[in-house]
Amino acid sequence: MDFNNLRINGKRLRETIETSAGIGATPNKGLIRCAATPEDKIGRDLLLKWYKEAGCEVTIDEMGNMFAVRPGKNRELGAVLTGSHFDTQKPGGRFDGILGVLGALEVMRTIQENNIELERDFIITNWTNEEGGWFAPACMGSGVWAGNHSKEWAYERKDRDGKTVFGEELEKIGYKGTFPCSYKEWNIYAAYELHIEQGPQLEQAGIQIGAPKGILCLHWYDVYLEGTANQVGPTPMVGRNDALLAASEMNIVVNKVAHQMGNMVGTVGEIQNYPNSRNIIPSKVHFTVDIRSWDDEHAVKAWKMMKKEFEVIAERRGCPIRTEEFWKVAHAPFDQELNDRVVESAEALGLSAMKMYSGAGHDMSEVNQVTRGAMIFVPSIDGRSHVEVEETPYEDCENGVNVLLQCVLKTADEV
Ligand code: HGY
Ligand code: MN
Ligand code: MN
Repeated sequence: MDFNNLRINGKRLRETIETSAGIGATPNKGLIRCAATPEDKIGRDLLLKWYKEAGCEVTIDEMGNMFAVRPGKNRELGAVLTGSHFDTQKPGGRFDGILGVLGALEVMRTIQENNIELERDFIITNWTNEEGGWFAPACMGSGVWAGNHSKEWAYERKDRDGKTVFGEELEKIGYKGTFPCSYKEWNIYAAYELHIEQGPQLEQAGIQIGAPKGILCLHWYDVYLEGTANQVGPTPMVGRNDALLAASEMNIVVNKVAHQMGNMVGTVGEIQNYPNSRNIIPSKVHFTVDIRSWDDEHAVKAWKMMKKEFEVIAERRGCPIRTEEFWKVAHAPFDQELNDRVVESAEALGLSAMKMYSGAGHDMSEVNQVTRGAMIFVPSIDGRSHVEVEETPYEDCENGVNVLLQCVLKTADEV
C-alpha cells in the first residue's frame, strides 16, 4: 500500500511530550526521572494507559522493559521494533529518550487510527534505565535483553549512594515483570530508534535529519585513591598524601591523552571525595573515566596510557591506586540498508538529511547487536543535552517522527 502521504499528528505528539515534561519536572524546565523511582513509575503507568488505548498487547519483562505490540497479518514474520528510554539523567532534559518513546507511540496511534494492517508485528518499547542516572551502568534494560548482563547482576547494582539495589527498587515501583528478559523471546526483523542528536552537528550544518552510521564504543572505568587524612592547619605541604590533589592531576591526564590520541573523547564526570571537609586533607577519592571512540582498540590504548600516568602520580603522591573496568559496549555499526532508508525517507518528505556518527550511547548500542538496527536524529538547540535547557523545536520532533513512520511502514510491509 502507498503510505507516502500519511503524516503523524504533530499537535498530539507535542501534547504527549508536554505531559511527560510534567512528571519529575525541575524548576528550570528539566526533568529528574531516574529509572526505578516513584517518578519513573508515574511515567510508566501513563505509558501503559497510552499503549492500551492504542490497542496494543503489552508485555513487561523481568527488567521492566515495556513492549507494546500491534499484531501483523503474518505473525510468522519477524517484527519491526522501535522505542527508546523514558528515564532521565539527574537532572536531564525533556527530550533525551523521551522523543523516541513518545514518537514510537505517535507512530502506533497513527497506524491504529488509519486502520493500517501491516504484514509484520509492530512493537514499540520503553527500555529500562538507559541513563544509569541512579543505578549504573547505562543501557541496563537493553543490555540484559541483548544478553550482555544477567538479570541477577543487574538486580544487584547498587545506587550512587550505596543505599539500595536496583532489583528492590524495580520491585517497589511494580515493574519487575515475570516475562523473560531476552531477545530470544522475540522474533525481531529490524529496529529503529528516534533520538535527539545531543550534539552540534545538525544545527551547524543546517540539516533537519541525521542518519547515524553507528554509535561510538563506550568504556567506563572506576579509579579509587587512598590518601592520609589530617588537620589542614598544622600539616606541612611537603609530605602530604592528598588523594584529591592526586585525582585532580589524573583528571588533567584524561583530558591530555584524549586530545593527544584524537578521534575520541575522554571525561571524568563523577567524583566522590572523603571526608569532603574544608579543613581535613582528603583521604579517599573515587572518580570515573568515560572513554569513547569509533575504534575500540584506540580507546583501550588510551586507557592504558592514562593508567600508566595515574600510577606514576599515585606513587609520587603516596596515594595507593586501584582501578576497575566497570562497563564496556563495543562501537555499533548500523545496518547499511536501514541507514539508507532513513535518508531516503527524509528526502521523500522534502527534508534535508546527512549521515554521521553518534557520540552518545543509546539502547540501540545493545539492540543492534542482536538485530538489524538504525537510528534517526533530529537537531539539539546549541547541541546541548543532559542539561535542563535541552531543547528541540517541536517542528523538528514532528519531522523525526514522520521519518520514523515512513521507515516503519516500509520495513513492516517487507515480506
Ligand atoms: O552515556 C550516554 O551517552 C547515554 O546517555 N547513556
Ligand atoms: Mn538517550
Ligand atoms: Mn542520555
